[in-house]
Amino acid sequence: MSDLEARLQQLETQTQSAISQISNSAELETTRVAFFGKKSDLTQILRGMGGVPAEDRPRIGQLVNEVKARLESAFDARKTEILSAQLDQKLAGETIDVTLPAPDIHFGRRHPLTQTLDDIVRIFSNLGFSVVEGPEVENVYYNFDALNIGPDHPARYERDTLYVSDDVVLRTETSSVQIRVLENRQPPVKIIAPGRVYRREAVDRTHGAMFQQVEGLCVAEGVTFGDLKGTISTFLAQLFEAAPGSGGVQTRFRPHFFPFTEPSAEFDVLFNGKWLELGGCGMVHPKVLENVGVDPEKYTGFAFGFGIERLAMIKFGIDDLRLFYENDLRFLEQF
Ligand code: 2U9
Repeated sequence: MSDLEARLQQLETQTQSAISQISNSAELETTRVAFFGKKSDLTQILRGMGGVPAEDRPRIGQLVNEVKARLESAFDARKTEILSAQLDQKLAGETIDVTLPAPDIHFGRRHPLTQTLDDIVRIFSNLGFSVVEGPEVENVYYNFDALNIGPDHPARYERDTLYVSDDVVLRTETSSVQIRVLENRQPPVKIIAPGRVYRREAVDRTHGAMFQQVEGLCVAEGVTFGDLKGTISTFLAQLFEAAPGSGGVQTRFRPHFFPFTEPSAEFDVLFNGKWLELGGCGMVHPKVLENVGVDPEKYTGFAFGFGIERLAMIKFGIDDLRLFYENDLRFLEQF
């Protein structure tokens, strides 16, 4: 065996052992450079082949090529091992434990009163009503006088009304908004006025010192009490989602008195076998039309009003309206 053959044998053993000890990708690279790079013994030997005596050259050349091929395949095998171990480790670190509890996701939602008001606005819009708004702090004239609520009417007693000053109040109903519209516009007028109203009231399950109301007004030539009943009945059937042809939601009208309407009525809905009072209505009093400069000989109108909390309580089956204003998520997240 020539010196060169001995050197090759030693180099192979040494390189095989170095390859088997590679444990990460950085070592893969240093080992590759050391044993296969330009300055490595193996490359030196290959380069020195020209100096090998001609009769030895085929034998030694073949040996060098065989050693080189064995070492390269050993290196490649080790490289594959290292890379796949690395991938396994990475994947193991990324494992998702599907048995862990999911994060608590809170979806936002509309407040039940907002949902109810949105329904109300949608239904009345489809019936041709537009939405108007106005001030919550109101002149006594718009809140009372214009509505035919004279100075001696019980609703003006201080126990019912929150006064800001002698002639300014927190509005007790949204009728004042509609008075303002009629002052500025000749009929036909078809509007609803939703908003907060205030009363000097002891708070309990069914009463608040502040609550929300929707009032409606339709003034034109030839408007009748029949139009009023049709409008209210259609609205209630749609709000309580009676299927067409199901016989509908039952409503009834009872005679009543309001200073601003004549004749007047209260309307009820049959719910779970009980008649529930929902609101009031009537034909706009001729004096009210006169107050805003609308000719009561030419025009007639109907008006109605109801509380949004009360509708929402019935719609969602809630027995205490204070819940709407406590902002307890355990309550609000149910809607
Ligand atoms: C104008 C003329 C008349 C609005 C009306 C009622 C009857 C009524 C209450 C029901 C329960 C308010 O929420 S509640 O307390 N409202 O009963 N409201 S007629 O009448 C008007 C409005 C505007 C110009």
